[in-house]
Amino acid sequence: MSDSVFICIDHVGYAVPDLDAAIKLHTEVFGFRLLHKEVNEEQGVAEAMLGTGDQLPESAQVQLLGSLGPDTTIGKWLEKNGGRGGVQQVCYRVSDIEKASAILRERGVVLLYDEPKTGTAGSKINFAHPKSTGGILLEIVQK
Ligand code: V0V
Repeated sequence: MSDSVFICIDHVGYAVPDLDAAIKLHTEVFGFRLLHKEVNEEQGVAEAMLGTGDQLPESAQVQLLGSLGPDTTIGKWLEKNGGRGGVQQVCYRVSDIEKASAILRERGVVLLYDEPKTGTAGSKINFAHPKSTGGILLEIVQK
């Protein structure tokens, strides 16, 4: 058995065609709490992080990803999906993204960026291409 690379599931990311409508659904129907909202120009997203009502500090969150335009990653994903939302990514938390990236690369996983980029709330992120993960877009995040 190989050493563990991840701490836990940090969040599941949903591509959504209408961010405000998706926030309304998650808060008013599902009872999630809106924890954080921001625009990340580099990633082409307007995003919201939500937690369950009694969110424990380490619990996984839901990330709603609206697109900043048709040529962004989420814009293209939505177009391919007939304009409907859906699960776009799963994100695993790591304690040291440089170390985790080196281990993953050594084990044959293809990371999209040579160096980590800036993610939610100033976190450091990278992504593993779906072709090297059995078809799932995996994000890794160091808070
Ligand atoms: C594409 N594919 C996927 C996928 N997107 N498979 C699973 N999940 C996804 N989300 C598959 C697709 O079906 C194709 O498979 C193949 O990958 C190439 O697809 P494509 O449509 O040509 O897409 P690409 O290559 O233009 O883009 C795919 C990648 C792109 C993964 C490179 O989505 C990307 O750069 N993602 C990383 C950045 C990102 O997702 N940013 C938004 C979230 P076949 O047909 O060839 O078999 S930002 C965020 O999460 C933040 C800020 C945060 O958490 O802090």
